[in-house]
Amino acid sequence: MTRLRFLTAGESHGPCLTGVLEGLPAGLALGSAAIDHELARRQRGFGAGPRMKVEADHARLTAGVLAGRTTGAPLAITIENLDHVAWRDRDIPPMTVPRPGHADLAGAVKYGYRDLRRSLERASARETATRVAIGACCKALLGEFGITVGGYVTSLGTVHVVAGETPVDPAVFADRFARAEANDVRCCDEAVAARMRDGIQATIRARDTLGGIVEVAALHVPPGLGSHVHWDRRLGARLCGAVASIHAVKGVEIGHGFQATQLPGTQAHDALHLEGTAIRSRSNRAGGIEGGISNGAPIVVRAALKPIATTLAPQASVDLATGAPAPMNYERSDFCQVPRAVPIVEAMVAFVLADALCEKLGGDSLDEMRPRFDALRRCRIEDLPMDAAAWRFGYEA
Ligand code: EPS
Repeated sequence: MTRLRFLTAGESHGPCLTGVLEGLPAGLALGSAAIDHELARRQRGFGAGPRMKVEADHARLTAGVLAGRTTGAPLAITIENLDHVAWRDRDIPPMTVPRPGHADLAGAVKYGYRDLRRSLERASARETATRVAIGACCKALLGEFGITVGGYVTSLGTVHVVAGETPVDPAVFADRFARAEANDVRCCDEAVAARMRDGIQATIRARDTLGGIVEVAALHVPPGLGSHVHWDRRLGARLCGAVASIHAVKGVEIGHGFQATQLPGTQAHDALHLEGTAIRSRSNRAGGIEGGISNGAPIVVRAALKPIATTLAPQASVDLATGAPAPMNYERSDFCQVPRAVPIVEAMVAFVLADALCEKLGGDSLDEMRPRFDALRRCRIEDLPMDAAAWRFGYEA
C-alpha cells in the first residue's frame, strides 16, 4: 500500500526531464528554490564528468502547487537539458558496441533496439536529477514533522572511514552531514576526504572509474512507520528496493547489515534500558528499524555503488553490426559518481519515508496530518499498557 508514487520520463539528451509525484497532502509550502538547492547538490562532486559544466539544473513546477502551496493534486516538474541544443540538429552516429555493465546490450535484447543509444538515452543517470527533485518535495513534507535526511560517503575504492558503532544520537549524524557537505567528496572526515580525492585523481589518470559506499541517515523519524505484518509494507524492504533502483547500486544495507553476520546475537542487537519512562538503546545496530518498523532511532541505509561502466580505457566487447570482437567506444561520463550520489540516495530514502508517514497518518491535508502526528504512540511506558495476564488463542472459540 503506497500513498505516494512517482514517475519519471525523459532522455539524457532530449529537451527535458519530467517528473510526476502524486499523493502529497494539500497545504505544503513548496517552491523551486528548495528543489534547485538539492539539484545543485547533485551537480557538485569531485569526479563528475564534463556534462555537469553544461547543465544548470532548475526545476519548473508546472502543476500541483498554487500560490506556493500544494493542492493535493499530482505535482509536475520539468528540468531542461541544456545540452539538448548540441544534439537537436545533429545526425547521431551509430552505436553498435555495448559497454559491459551498462544497459546497452540488455536494453537492446529486451526492446529490440537497432541502435544502442536507445538504451543509453534512458538508462543514463541523468534521470536521477528528476528523482532528486521529487526527493526534495518529500524532504519538504518530512521537514514539517521535524524529520531530516542527510548523507555522506564512507568509502571510495579501498579508502574508507573507519566503521564504528552506528550512532543513536541524531546530533552526531547532523554534524557528519554538515562536515561532508563542506568538501567535494562529501566525506565527513577531512583527512580521509583528502585520500579519497587522491584516489579519484589516480582513477582519472588511469582512464578508469571508481565506486564506493554512501551512507544516508534519517533523523527524528517517529516509531511506527512500516509494518511487520505484510512483507511489502516492511520499511527496510521498501528502503532497500528504492535505493537499489538507483543506477550503479549493487548492494544495500540497513544498520550493521552484513557486518552483523560476524557477531553473536548478544552483540548484534540494541539492549534496552529506561530513561525516565522512555525506552531507549545506547546503540543503533538495527539502523532504526526493527521488525520492518521504525523504532525512533536514526534510520541508517548504506548503498554500495559499483564503478560506472563507461571507462575511458576501453573494455572488450563485441560489435553487433559486424559480429566481430571490438573495444567499446567511450561516451562522456563521470569518473566517480559516488559523491554526487549522496543526494540521490537521500532522495529515495526521503520518498519512502514520506510515503510511510502519509500511510501512517492518512489525511488529505497537512492540517489533518499534524494532530495525528502529535498523537502518535511513542516508545514510553505510559504509551504501552500491558494486560500482564494469560490468554488463549481461541481461534475456534
Ligand atoms: C549524468 C548525465 C550523463 C552522464 C552521467 C551522469 O550525461 P552525458 O551522458 O551527456 O555525459 O554524464 O551518466 C552516467 C554516468 C551514466 O552512466 O549514464 C547526470 O546528469 O548526472
